[in-house]
Amino acid sequence: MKHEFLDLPYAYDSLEPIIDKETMILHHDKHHKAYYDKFVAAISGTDAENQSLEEIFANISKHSKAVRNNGGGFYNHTLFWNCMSPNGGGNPKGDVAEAIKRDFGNFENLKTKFSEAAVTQFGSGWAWLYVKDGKLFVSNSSNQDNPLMDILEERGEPILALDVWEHAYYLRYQNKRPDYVNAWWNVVNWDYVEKRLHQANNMV
Ligand code: MN3
Repeated sequence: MKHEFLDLPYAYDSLEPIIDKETMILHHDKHHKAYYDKFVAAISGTDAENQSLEEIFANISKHSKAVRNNGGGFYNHTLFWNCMSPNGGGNPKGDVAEAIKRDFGNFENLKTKFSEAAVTQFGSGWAWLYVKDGKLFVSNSSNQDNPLMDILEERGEPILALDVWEHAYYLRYQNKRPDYVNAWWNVVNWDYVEKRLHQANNMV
């Protein structure tokens, strides 16, 4: 099986009180699983079945809406779970801290820019920190699109993702997306972001 649906890398209640257990159960077991199932159905019997998600996204303009939406939903959520940790938060360290300082001046500037991208994304979508030619950029995108897709103008290798669909925060934060975004920084897994940064830089 090329594409696998994985368990959360931590317990459903372990991001409390930032993200509640109920939201994590619904988000992973229902929303994420549904994207996965529909993606597998959409690529079944096609050439995409034997391609990596990265390969599929690089030519997503040639695929159906079902592959774009559900493949994006499958990939984005797997990344999102790994970008968080019960032991997360605090300041980025090591190479990520260096890269943020180089490209944004300091961590506060990055936080402001990324939070703004998350809060101003109209309707459902995502906020991203991504790497292009060794440099960091912030962007947002609609629905389940991501910076690996050839249909986006702002393209690169995503290393940090924030889901701003209402299903990600509505139970605890209701309509207050800025409160969710603000609280979310307390669970960011900077060790994982650094791992992604290293992988992205090796790909260039
Ligand atoms: Mn979601």
